[in-house]
Amino acid sequence: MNTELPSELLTELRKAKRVAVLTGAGISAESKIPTFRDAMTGLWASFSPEDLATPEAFARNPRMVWDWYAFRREMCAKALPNPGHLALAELETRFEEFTLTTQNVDGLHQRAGSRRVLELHGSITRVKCADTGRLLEGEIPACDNPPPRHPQTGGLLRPDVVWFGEALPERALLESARAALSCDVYFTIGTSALVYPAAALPIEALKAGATVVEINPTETPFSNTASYSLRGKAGEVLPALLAALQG
Ligand code: BJW
Repeated sequence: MNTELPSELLTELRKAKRVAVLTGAGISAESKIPTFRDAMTGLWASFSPEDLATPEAFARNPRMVWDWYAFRREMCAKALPNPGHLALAELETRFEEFTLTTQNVDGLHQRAGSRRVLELHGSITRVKCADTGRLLEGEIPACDNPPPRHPQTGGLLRPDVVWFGEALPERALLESARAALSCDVYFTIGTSALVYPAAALPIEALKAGATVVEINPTETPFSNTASYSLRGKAGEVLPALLAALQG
């Protein structure tokens, strides 16, 4: 890894009692799950968010939206957690309080062993009734003419993810905000810092006095505001950080 870890940051982390983390699609990039906004490889380079990630898109063409998420669900199921996810699961055990908030819907933090994960944008592993929001219990059905209907409510099934214009899950957002306002060190990892309200969390942490660390190979609108902006891949920087703390 070329990115140098500032010794002042390591000192602060050794003293820290409360650590909070926000992750985005970049942390799963090394698990071969495409990000959204990377120019060549991001999902939004080939697909339009207006056609696929809004309630209006689902109302217009539920079959297309269902198929797109079914394709991505399979990709996520085949993917494996990478050293970045694993390092975060290990870091969770090292601080008195550790809050991991993710914008990702892929379930890889949980599969890496993170015990408490706040999912701000839902999970692709679950589906719910589009009318009532009631979750489907059991396996997601495959069918010839998607989307299938919820067996109890009769409404069309849709992924349990948060689309543009939809409210985020209240408890996950409240707990994420509480952690941002009360932590000693806040990490924002692998996110373009463009989508709100998630993008406001590191800003709130900084205002409340936390040291805020960005980990991203590319500059973001938040880079100049962060206390430390570490230019590197999550799967390299996080294991190096963990090793430095152990050493
Ligand atoms: C690496 C790496 C490596 C690469 N290591 N890094 C305030 C201002 C302006 C607009 C708004 C605002 N408040 C709300 C809005 C509107 C909107 C919004 O933010 N729009 C902006 C885009 C302009 N927000 C909403 O609509 C939200 N809802 C809301 O606010 O509701 C209000 C409400 C209240 C009450 C009632 C009703 C409504 C909802 C947002 C939902 C976002 N949904 C999506 C899709 C989820 C489902 C799915 O997966 O399909 O969430 S969009 C997409 O963007 C997805 C992501 O979670 C989210 C963030 O993307 P992320 O993770 O940052 O990915 P990328 O691709 O952008 O960035 C990846 C980064 O990784 C890059 O920087 C790379 O460099 C880096 N990287 N390799 C580390 N190896």
